[in-house]
Amino acid sequence: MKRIVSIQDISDIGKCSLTVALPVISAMGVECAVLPTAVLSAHSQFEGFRFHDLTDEMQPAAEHWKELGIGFDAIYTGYLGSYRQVDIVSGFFRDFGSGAKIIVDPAMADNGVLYAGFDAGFPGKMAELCRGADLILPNVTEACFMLGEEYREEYDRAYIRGLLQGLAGLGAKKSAVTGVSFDKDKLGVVAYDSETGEYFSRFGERFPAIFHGTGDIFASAVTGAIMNGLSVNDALSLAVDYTLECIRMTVKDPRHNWYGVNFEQAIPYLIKRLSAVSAGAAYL
Ligand code: PXL
Repeated sequence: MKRIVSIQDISDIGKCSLTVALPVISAMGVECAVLPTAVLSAHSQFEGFRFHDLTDEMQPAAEHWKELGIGFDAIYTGYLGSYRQVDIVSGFFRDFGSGAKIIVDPAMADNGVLYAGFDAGFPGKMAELCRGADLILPNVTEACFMLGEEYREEYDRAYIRGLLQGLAGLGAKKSAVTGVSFDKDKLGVVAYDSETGEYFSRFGERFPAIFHGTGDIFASAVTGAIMNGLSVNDALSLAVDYTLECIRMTVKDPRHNWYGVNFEQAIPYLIKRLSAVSAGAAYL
């Protein structure tokens, strides 16, 4: 059985970061160890959220794991609360990264704005972490901010390809920009492999609303799928389809909340699709 470690916060209320990574990756048959970076009373889109920093607990845990000889098949990082945490995670990649796939979701911004609590220099710091990654999963805003590019609401294929070239320049082997839309009815991901020079994209139905936590759902599903032996492109496709199914479930639920999507109700869909692809079905 594969074991990964996910490094990000735990938001008590909010259906994001570790409260998504744990159930999604576990449901995909992969052990999900955690290195929590902070505990928040609720995610940072909530007014008045409380933030308890866990930076000082990270290194002692990593040292203990070294003593135990624990290793990981993948390291998946998400929201990191400070510059110092980025340095600690870079050190973690050095200590635990050999033989592990490194997947970085630079979760820090969306819809053209940084999450509460980050200053304008933080994306540049997060970009340092991308250097050592096998796969990075920024949304359009995060990609722009890390590259110092102008954020646009409307763009064409050349703009997204330009972002992907810039991300490759940061040093990541593969980059996938999420939340891309070239057409008002379609939403998905465009990826670039810096080793082969190939692009890949996957789109699905676009719903006319903003949903929180979908980046974390997407990144967790990608990580779980790669650990199940799917190619990166198949993993991206599965994650797009699952994320859109989560949104579909949310829209169908008249009592859905504003702060997250009904990802739990779409887990059977995820597992069904994963089983079919793992059994050798071509990904359509
Ligand atoms: O889903 C991204 C995310 C993760 N962690 C925290 C957040 C957010 C988005 O707002 O606030 C704490």
